[in-house]
Amino acid sequence: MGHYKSNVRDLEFNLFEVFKVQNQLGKGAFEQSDEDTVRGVLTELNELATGPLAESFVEGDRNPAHFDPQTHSVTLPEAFKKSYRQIVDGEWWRLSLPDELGGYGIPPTVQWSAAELVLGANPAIFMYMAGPNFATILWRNGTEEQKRWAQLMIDRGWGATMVLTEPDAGSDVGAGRTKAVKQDDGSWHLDGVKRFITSADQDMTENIMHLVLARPEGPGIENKPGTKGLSLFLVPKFHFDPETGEPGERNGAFVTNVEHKMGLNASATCELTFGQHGVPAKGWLLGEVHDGIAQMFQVIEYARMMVGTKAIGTMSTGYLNALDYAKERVQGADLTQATDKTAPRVTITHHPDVRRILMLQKAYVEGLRAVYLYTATFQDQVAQAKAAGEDHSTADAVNDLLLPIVKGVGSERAYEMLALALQTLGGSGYLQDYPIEQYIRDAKIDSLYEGTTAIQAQDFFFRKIVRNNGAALGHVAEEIQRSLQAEGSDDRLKEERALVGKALDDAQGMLGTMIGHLTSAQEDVKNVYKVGQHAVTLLLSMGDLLVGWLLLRQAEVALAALDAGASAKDQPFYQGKVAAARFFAKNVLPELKSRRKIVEAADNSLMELDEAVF
Ligand code: ST9
Ligand code: FAD
Repeated sequence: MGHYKSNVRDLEFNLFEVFKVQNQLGKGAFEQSDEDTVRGVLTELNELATGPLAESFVEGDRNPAHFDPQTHSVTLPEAFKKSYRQIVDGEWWRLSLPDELGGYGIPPTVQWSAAELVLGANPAIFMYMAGPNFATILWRNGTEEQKRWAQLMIDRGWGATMVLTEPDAGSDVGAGRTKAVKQDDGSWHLDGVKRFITSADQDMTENIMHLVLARPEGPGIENKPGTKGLSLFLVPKFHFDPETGEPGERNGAFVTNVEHKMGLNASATCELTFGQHGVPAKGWLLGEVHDGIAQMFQVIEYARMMVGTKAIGTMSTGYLNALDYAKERVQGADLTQATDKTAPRVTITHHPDVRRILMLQKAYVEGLRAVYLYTATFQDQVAQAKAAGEDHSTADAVNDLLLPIVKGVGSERAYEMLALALQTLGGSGYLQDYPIEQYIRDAKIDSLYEGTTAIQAQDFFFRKIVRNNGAALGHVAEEIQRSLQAEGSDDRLKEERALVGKALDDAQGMLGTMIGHLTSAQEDVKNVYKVGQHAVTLLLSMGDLLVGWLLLRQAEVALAALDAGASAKDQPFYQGKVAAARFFAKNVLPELKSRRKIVEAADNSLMELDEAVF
């Protein structure tokens, strides 16, 4: 038995019973797929994920990506490469491709469900599969010739990277100094050092296409500061025949170090040096336009959704491993018989505190899975509207609004809940005999890369709410409000509905206060610090609100299914849905009230402290 415990039942519950994705299948953008196709995809991929993909998860950790500084090359353990080969040979990467590039016309909701299975089983494998997906960026933005390269990347199974970060430019991407100097033949020579680049070398693909942000230099090129002065360059590891893709001479982009990390050790995190080893690092401007940061954000949006889904997938297998352990582990007597030293010993699921931490994990796992899938329903809407030539601005904006919640809240809660998963196993959880300590190490990165939680929180407040005049948030709030007031709602969930209603009010109150701080910053600019101090609290609170609301929606569906006479096998599943919604509404949502009070009482004393005080 591998480490990975998936939850296909819950994925299918979300897809077919809550979000009703079947109503979209066979139509428009998803004309090619039907319910059987979708169930088939999940069943087959689940077998692959729980078997061959999960098999090399531990090996990749204990025997990390190996760097040879002489040849600037990275090699991966054989077992890991075998897993990678299986998913690549099965052409599963096609799931995320558009039809015109050989995709299957599968809705994003289903694509992300499939992604969870791979990310939960062995996340580094998913990341090495970036080539075909990143080829879509060339396809969308490239010249005719670059579109051909996109097809080569797919047909020949190349790897790909996203290259932004430099030693002095992490969150502040605009501080990047790597430059690109225009050449007479239309190409560019890159010069600089990037760090922390995922998959910048490996021994599984014949070529790698680096998507690099650099500062262009040349006659007639305006020198703009910050991110707006960055352009996106395509820099292959090997030059290639533009017709056949056959790799030729080595280009001058060399891996010069691989980091030793806390976790995710199978995923090579590389220093990538351009043009400093006697070979020019030749690149080509994407689409022949200087629009690098906007183009790179097309990659980043996908990657942020991926990181959130990865965190949530890991949290899920962490919980399910903890649950299995708790059902078997016998320790102590039932609390009601604690004074009786001869009382029978019970499994730890009998102890109230173990139940508390198990149910908290279950609620966040299932609630956050629903959050990423709810987000993906807006991606489904965008795809359908595009296919029909209709306006998709609202769906786009709501998707944008929800991405920092999926990424920021998903990663923060996953790390917290994985600590509780470990706690459930007691001292055994600390051992490498169980996968949870690796899950924790592997998942910690999720709150860091693709924009730290602080960056997600600022993106959420300033860009996704304020700059959007609250339109997208208003859309979601209205949907919550409408569902709380819907006629014919189940009376058995009256109390939970009231608690979600209060949480909505508290989250909106918190936001209103912060908008007030921002407005008052026009008089006293320092008031913007009050927003900065509480942006993460707002993000986490909005995440809790969505979790509480979606669990409630699930509970309504579950009660109806139970009333309709669910099978004996399904009954505990549905009862669990109701229990999770109740628990979360009563034990977590009331916390929003005190968080609101904290935000309302915000002052700047923290900011006035001298650095020496810390
Ligand atoms: C990284 C990679 O960490 C981690 C690993 C990735 C591995 C990927 C693997 C993928 C695998 C795929 C496989 C598929 C297989 C499928 C199989 C299926 C089974 N939204 O606010 P301003 C743009 S990479 C959109 O002034 P500053 C926008 O153009 C490193 N666009 O920012 C804007 O202009 P305008 C990640 C946005 O103050 C312009 O930026 N690093 C957004 O100049 C300027 O905006 C980071 O993420 C947005 N949300 O710069 C850096 N925001 O306003 C984090 C901005 O005119 N830092 N734009 O529209 C930040 O995000 C900063 O806030 C900053 C600030 C850099 C944007
Ligand atoms: P810093 O930006 O120095 O941040 C340090 C701390 O300060 C954080 O807590 C942060 O939240 C806070 N902070 C910084 N600025 C602000 C602000 N304005 N407001 C509030 N708080 C702030 N990059 C790539 O380009 N490509 C990759 O493939 C890639 N893969 C990676 C893989 C791994 C394993 C790692 C560790 C990193 C990877 N990165 C990659 C880089 C990653 O995206 C950055 O590490 C991340 O964006 C944070 O930058 P930093 O590490 O420089 O931290």
